[in-house]
Amino acid sequence: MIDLRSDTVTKPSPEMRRAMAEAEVGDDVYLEDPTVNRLQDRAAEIFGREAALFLPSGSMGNLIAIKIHTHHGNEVICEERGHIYNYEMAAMAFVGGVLPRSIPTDDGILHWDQVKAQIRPKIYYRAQTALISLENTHNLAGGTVYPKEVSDEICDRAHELGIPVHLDGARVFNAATYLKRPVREITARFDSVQFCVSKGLGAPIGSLLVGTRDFIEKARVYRKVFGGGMRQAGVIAAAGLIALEKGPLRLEEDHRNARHLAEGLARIPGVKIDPAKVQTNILVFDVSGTGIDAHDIAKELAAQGVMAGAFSAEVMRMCTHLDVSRAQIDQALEIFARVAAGQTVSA
Ligand code: TLP
Repeated sequence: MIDLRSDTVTKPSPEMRRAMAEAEVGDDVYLEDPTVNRLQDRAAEIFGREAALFLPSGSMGNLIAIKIHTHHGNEVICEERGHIYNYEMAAMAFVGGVLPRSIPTDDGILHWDQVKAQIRPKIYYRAQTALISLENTHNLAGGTVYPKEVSDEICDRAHELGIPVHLDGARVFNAATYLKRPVREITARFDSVQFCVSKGLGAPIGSLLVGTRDFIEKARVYRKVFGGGMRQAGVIAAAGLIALEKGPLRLEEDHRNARHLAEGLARIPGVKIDPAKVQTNILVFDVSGTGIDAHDIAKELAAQGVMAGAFSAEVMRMCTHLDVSRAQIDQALEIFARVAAGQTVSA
């Protein structure tokens, strides 16, 4: 199987498995797991922050940030196709008690003028905007990247109004790779950042929140409230450490493979994608011109050995990652061309 559904599907490398087997561990709820502590210290150092906290998932990181920055009855500004708004089980409303105020964009990238227009006036009879949450790279918009000036401006202007800004940086290392700048620079002005080691960086499990010491102390409390207090978590943090050190060094290869995949898809009749717009490792594209429902394309691709995601009847997603080679991408393209032309093997 050539699995292009997501970069979450990557399997731990032999080096990671060895490190996991040999990890020094302790009870992390007592703050005594040396490997978790090392991962947290290293993440804080890489992001130039006071502290970091290891978490089971990115969704938990985003929810904890919302809980810390907001109160029930507040509003949170986010982009219309944001992960936090579409794929996190409505947790911000369910658990956080906040109202998402979403803004549609073509490319997933919010600009200050759009954000400003959605900030509620400071009147006692209006719900108050308590947080702005950005996503970099933007998943559903196709791995798009915030130009640093654009996210900096949102942070600076929001701070002038006393509003914090959180970053869902699940793939912020992909953004940094595209921008050729360190993550600490592109995330410096955010109040909190969540990033995943379990996506393109290759770890099997885990995300981290980074921020001030005070923010992380509060985050540790919420992590426990949400049932995320882990014990000998060093066995997974050991893989996280390798992901954090080595993962970013090879993301450029995923991006090159994604552009190659996009160029191939663009040549297939009925598929609409602009390869010039593919910045990182995610491709979101329209298949309506094939006359075949995207779900049926996904099903038939799977029957022929390729896995891809269908987001609607027209839209599909593919992600490149460390477990797919250039040769497998070429193979996937050949199979896609056959499926888009209506050649089926499944019943
Ligand atoms: N994204 C997953 C799916 O949930 C869609 C994927 O396959 O891409 N923020 C962003 C931008 C994400 O893409 C994801 C996961 C998360 C947060 C949540 O991370 P986890 O899955 O660790 O809770």
